[in-house]
Amino acid sequence: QPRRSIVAGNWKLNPATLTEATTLLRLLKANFENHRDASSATEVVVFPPFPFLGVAVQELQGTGIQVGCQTIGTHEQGAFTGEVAPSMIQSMGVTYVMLGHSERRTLFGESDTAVNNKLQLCLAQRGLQVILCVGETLQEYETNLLASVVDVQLKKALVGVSSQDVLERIVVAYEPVWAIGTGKTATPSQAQAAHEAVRATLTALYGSHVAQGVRIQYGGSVTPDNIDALMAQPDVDGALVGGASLTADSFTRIVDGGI
Ligand code: G2H
Repeated sequence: QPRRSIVAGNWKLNPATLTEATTLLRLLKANFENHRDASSATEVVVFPPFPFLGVAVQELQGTGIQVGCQTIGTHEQGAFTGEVAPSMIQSMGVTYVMLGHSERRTLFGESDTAVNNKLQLCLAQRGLQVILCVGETLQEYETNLLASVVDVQLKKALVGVSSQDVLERIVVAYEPVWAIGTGKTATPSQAQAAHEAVRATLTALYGSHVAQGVRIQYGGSVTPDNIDALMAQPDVDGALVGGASLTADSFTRIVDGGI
């Protein structure tokens, strides 16, 4: 069975205001209403900052575009000032949570154990799916550690996760840290080799049936110009797009498959 492709837009800490966010959402809505329907071959998700999730769910109704959040807290309820729980965002109509993005890991000290805890919490909430990000640094890439770094990140993140959940509710995003926001994209063959390494770890953990069914996105300076060559790789099942998702037309072109 072919894997349905999935393109996600990671807005990160952008844009600055609710007005700008609403404008971007309305432009996306116009693009998607004009030339596609909800049963489109590609699954599409946008990940705005927390304060814009509600308006995103409202504005994108009927477009087929889903809404996700970029991280989540570590508890479901109680005296945890400043935290956000999976049940809260799920009750707003959010369907995806991104976990383990390299910016969370490096800038905010998010450990593999924390990623695993958050993943368990999200899976306990019916209706939520997860994009689980993994990837190596430049130094690790140059010293041939890509496969082992990604292997450890996946194994630690997936402790206690059932094969059914992995198959049905988890998308893996491979993002080489050296390609994030730098304008340096992995070549299609570098991406393919990394995605094969991800699938090899999934095979070791869950067997080949599950591993063949899991979708693996590439992330790191994806643009309308490089999307086609990346998507042509057999193990590249989609893209996690940062900078280029902040312009409705470039994000739409990426979903459509380049230029
Ligand atoms: C990688 C990616 C999206 P960008 O972080 O997550 O960002 O496309 O800007 O490199």
